[in-house]
Amino acid sequence: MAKETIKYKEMNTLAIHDISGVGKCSLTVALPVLSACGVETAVLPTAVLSTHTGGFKDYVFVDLTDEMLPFAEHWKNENCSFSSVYTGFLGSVGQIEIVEKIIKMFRKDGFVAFVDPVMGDNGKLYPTYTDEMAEGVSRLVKSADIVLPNMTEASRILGIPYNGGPYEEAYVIDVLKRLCALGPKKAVLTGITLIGDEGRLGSACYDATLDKAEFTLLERIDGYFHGTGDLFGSTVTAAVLNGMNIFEATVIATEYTWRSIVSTKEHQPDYKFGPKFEVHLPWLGAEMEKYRGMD
Ligand code: PXL
Repeated sequence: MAKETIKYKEMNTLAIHDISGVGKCSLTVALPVLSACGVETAVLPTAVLSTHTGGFKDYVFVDLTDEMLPFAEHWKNENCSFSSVYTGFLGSVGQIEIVEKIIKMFRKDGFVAFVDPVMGDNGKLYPTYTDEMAEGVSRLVKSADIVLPNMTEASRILGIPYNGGPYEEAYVIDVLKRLCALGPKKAVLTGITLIGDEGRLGSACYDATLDKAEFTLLERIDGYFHGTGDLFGSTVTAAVLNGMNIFEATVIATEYTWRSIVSTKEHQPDYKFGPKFEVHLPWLGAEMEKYRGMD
């Protein structure tokens, strides 16, 4: 297995997501996962919320749009350097242009922009996402090297009707190729079930530089598990920064997400509080360590 371009000691990222105090998702998932995988992580919160917006009532939402560029400019003045950014939930329409600027500001040789175009699930936008924001997020995908949507987000980005699956393999590959045609060299889709294989669920990825697609499908566990998209995206990011190719990264992220869902189903009666991912972090960290040790 050949390692890709980023060297271990240069491996760091700037994670741009909200921080929700309760209901694990975005930064409360990304930071522990990336750190456990050996990735040094700086955080740029897009908003601070009392809880995430899916299933809790009357959440408190503090928008940090006006602070984001001054934070990034401060880091630039301090000569901070990032080998990647990993973006997710955004707090306002104005943040899209700001994130585009930040990607440009820190882009350098070997830099990777991971964009999770967070905006909805199950065919619907999240409560704080307007149509204008969804359009902006679709534009942001053009700045990505690796894009990580679910099917709801992919349909919005491509302007095609939402199809909840199960899917023909060819349909999924077509969606992945169309996402890459917008700019990213690699695309990963979550929430994939294929016709005739309804007992399994997982992800699909495509590398446009190799014109190659692969599916990773594991035993389906019924239920809607909040925060698992962020868990998956954080793990793909961590795995690629550890030198895995996108296929290897997708396999490990699918397996880690699946293990966490199994534990959530067993130990978390209310799924809106987020995935029980912590117990599996030592396994994930050890897998990354093993990988880094191979040449
Ligand atoms: O997991 C996506 C996400 C992230 N952040 C916030 C959310 C959601 C989805 O509901 O509400 C605040």
